[in-house]
Amino acid sequence: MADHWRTPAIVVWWHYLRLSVLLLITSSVFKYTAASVEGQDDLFRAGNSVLMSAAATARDVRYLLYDVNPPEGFNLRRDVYIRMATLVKTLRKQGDWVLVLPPWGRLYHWQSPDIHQVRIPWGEFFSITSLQANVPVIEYEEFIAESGGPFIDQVLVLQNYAEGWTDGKWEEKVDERPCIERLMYSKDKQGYYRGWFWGYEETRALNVTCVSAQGHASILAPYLQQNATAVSVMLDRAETVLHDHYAGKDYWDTRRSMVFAKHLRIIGDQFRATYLNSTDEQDQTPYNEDWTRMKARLGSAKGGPYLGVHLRRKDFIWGHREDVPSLKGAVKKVRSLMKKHKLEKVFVATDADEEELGKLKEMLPEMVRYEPTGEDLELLKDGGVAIIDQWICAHARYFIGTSVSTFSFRIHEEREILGFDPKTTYNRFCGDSEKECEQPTHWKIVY
Ligand SMILES: Nc1nc2c(ncn2[C@@H]2O[C@H](COP(=O)(O)OP(=O)(O)OP(=O)(O)O)[C@@H](O)[C@H]2O)c(=O)[nH]1
Ligand SMILES: *[C@@H]1O[C@H](CO)[C@@H](O)[C@H](O)[C@H]1NC(C)=O
Ligand SMILES: *[C@@H]1O[C@H](CO)[C@@H](O)[C@H](O)[C@H]1NC(C)=O
Ligand SMILES: *[C@@H]1O[C@H](CO)[C@@H](O)[C@H](O)[C@H]1NC(C)=O
Repeated sequence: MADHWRTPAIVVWWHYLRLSVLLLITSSVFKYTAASVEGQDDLFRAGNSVLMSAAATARDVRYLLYDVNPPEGFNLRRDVYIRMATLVKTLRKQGDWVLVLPPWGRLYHWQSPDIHQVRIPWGEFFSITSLQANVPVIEYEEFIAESGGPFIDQVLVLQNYAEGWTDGKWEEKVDERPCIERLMYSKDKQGYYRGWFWGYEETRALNVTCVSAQGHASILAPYLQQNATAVSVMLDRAETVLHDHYAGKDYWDTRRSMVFAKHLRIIGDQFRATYLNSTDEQDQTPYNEDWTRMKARLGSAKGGPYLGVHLRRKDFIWGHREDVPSLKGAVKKVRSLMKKHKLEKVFVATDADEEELGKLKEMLPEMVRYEPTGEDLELLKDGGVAIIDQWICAHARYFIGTSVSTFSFRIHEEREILGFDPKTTYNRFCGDSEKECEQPTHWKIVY
């Protein structure tokens, strides 16, 4: 990280003036570049623009961009970020690679009406300086400004192997292959590829090909270093590749660097203090903004005097999954946990629809919820609200989540970072008639 030229001052400048100043700059850069490309195709090639920043050209920087299968939710996407950060660390052993953060938006679960939820920069949800202390990252709009326009040299659509595992034997491999699924990119009149590109309609790719990959993220490194040698390369369907080492040291380094944006933590902390009599001092959950200095002993955190609940509904109940409880079953469990742990308050994070929420309020009138509306919701967006819910659950004396929900898994990790006793964290609701209700795995933090 020390070798990276982006100083904290620039980062701060970027973060706070992004909307006002940088948008102006990038939009004019973009207009200029786009106009040039249409007029004189060969003179102004993408990635080769005269406007490309001197710093970037001098450094022979290469950019890794990525996207994830559209139906995947917020919390699985956070997991894919970890895989990509690991890949960039591997790539950086030979070359100056930077990870470009894919803007948030158009997520299936983000359905709050009348708010614009597309092209959301990572800085709205996560602390960029914290991410940068792990691996060099830039926002997409910074990439546009720095690389000379909204162009991506090469898109590689990752896919499995059409033939599956040959001889039923697992091996790690990468091969250029014909596309299996219908390509989500199409050529325009100028021969550029158009696609979703996180809602940036002006973005174009110069080349799109399919690559079959089977294995961990870093198996792509030799291919990216030797075969796909363009300056900017985007991996689409990045979830195709797996973690190099799930829950290993590198996994946890990257996970720890995914510090929530400060304004979200402040709102969560204020809510804890106001409604749950919960402060870091009383609860023994000191937080250090600098994650590299945050090393809480396991079992040192006490947590606020409330039960934290994540009750995933919607698509989790539509499929009549047997590992998800009825509302009645969940409330019964909540009551018994409150009694057992002598807790008078319960905080409930849930995506339940209006009808279920009404029933839940009747059955559990004492429950505390974080429910911003109007301007607050508009400002935070569904992603910000989800993070605040997670932050509050992460500080509870005892937590119970929903079976195989990545939303609950991210809470487990946050509590692991804060130093909670695993007994208070790795718990889930059981289905009403579930026979073997296996509890979540404890993934111990590694420093
Ligand atoms: N605010 C809030 N949002 C939630 C809650 N539970 C689910 N959601 C929303 O629904 C999404 C759930 O999708 P994911 O983040 O992918 O988590 P998941 O529970 O594993 O769901 P799947 O990916 O569909 O398996 C979240 O990102 C939120 O947008 C909750 O308790 N509070
Ligand atoms: C990458 O290039 C090398 C050397 O030209 C070649 O042997 C190899 O097959 C290529 N890999 C892929 C996945 O195309
Ligand atoms: C597109 O990329 C593929 C794979 O790297 C390469 O074989 C092909 O020549 C490229 N096409 C163009 C037009 O650059
Ligand atoms: C809040 O918690 C502290 C101890 O952590 C306790 O002394 C105090 O009485 C509590 N306040 C209320 C209003 O419950």
